[in-house]
Amino acid sequence: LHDHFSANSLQLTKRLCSYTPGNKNHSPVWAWNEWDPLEEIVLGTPEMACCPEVLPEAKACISENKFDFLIKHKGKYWKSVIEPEHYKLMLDEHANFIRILQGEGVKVVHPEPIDFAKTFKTPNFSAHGVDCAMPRDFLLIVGDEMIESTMTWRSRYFEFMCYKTLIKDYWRRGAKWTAAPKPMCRESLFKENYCADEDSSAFFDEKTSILTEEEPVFDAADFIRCGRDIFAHVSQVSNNSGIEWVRRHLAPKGIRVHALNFVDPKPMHIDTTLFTPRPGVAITCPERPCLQIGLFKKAGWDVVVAPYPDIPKNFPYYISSQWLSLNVVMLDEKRVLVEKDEIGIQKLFEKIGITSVKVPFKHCFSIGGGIHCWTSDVRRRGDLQNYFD
Ligand code: DAV
Repeated sequence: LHDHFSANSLQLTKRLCSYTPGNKNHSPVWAWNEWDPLEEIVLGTPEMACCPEVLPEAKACISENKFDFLIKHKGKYWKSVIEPEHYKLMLDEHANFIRILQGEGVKVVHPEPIDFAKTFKTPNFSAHGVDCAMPRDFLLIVGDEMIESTMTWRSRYFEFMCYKTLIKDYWRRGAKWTAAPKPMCRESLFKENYCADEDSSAFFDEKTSILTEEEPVFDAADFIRCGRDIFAHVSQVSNNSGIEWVRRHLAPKGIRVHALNFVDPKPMHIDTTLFTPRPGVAITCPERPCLQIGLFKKAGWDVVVAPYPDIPKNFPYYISSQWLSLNVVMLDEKRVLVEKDEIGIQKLFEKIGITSVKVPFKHCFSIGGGIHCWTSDVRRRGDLQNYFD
C-alpha cells in the first residue's frame, strides 16, 4: 500500500509540475462555449433525489400553483412521491440518454448521491437536501477550470459533496479547481416577507429580487458561455455580487462577464430563457424579453424567438416552467440533443441548419430540469475565441 501511495504521489507531483495554465493538453477539463464538439459530460443522477423544501428562496423561483404539492411532499424521496409508472419512465429515459451520449462517442460520468432526505444544520440554518440530478446548477466549467458555485437555495448547500470524487479526479489529472466562497446564508441574505409579483412585466433586478447583496451568491446555471464573453442571468439565485465575483475571477483569462436582466418575476437559471446554439445565433424565450439584447444584435448575431413548447403546461412539471423545451445541449455546432416531443423547437433548429438528435426525456423534466440542467459538459474540442468583436 505504501509503495502504491508513493508511486501515486510521485505521479501527482510530476503532473503538477508540468501544469501549464490554459493548456488543453494538460487538462481533462476543457470547454469554452456551448457548441464545440462534445467529448465528455457529467450527467446527474435521480438516486435519492428529494422534493425540495419550500423555503422563501425556493418560493421566489417556483410558480405559486405548485406550492401546495411541494409543501405536502417536501423532504420526501421523489421515488415515493411520483406515480410509479412515471418514475419508471424517468429512469428508463435516463438510462437511454446515457446510451445515446455514448453512441455519439461522448464519455459520461456521474456525481455521487448523498442521502438528501437527511436534515443538516449549519450555525445559521437547517434544511433537507434536494438532489444531484442537475450538475449544470453547480459546476461552472470555463476552459480548463471547474468553478464550484455557491448555490443559493439553503437546501442545496451541501450538494458540492456529491462532486468531490469527480472534481478531485479531474484535478489530479490537471484541471484547475476553484470553489467560490461558501456563503453564510444568514436571514439577512433574503429580504423579509418577500413576495414576487407573478404578473409583473418589469425587468428583474436587485430591487425585485428576494436576494440582498449581503454576500455574493450564484448558481452556475445562470451563466452561458460564448468564448471570451459569458452572459449572466440576474436571478433569484444569482445576485449582482455573485456575478461580480465571477467577473473579477475570470477577468485575468481575458473573459468578459455581462449581466443580463429579463422580464421574469421568478427567474432561476438562464437555460430556459436564452440559449446560444452556435456562434452568431441566440435563441430567446418569447415570454421573457432581455433588456440588453442589443449586445447580441450589435455584434451581428441573429436573435431568434423560440416557439411555444409542445409539451403542455399541465404535464407534471413539479418545479419548473414548461420552457424546458429550450433546455438543450449541443453535440457540436450542427447537432443538438433535444426532447423528442418538442417539435416546434426542432423545426426552428432545422431552419437554422441544426439537426435534432431526438431524446425522450420529458419524464426527467418532472423533477425540475431539462437536458441542459441534467448535464454539465466538461470537455469540448475547441479553443477560446472571441465571437463578439
Ligand atoms: O423556467 O422554470 C427552470 C430551471 C432550469 N435550470 C424555469 C427554470
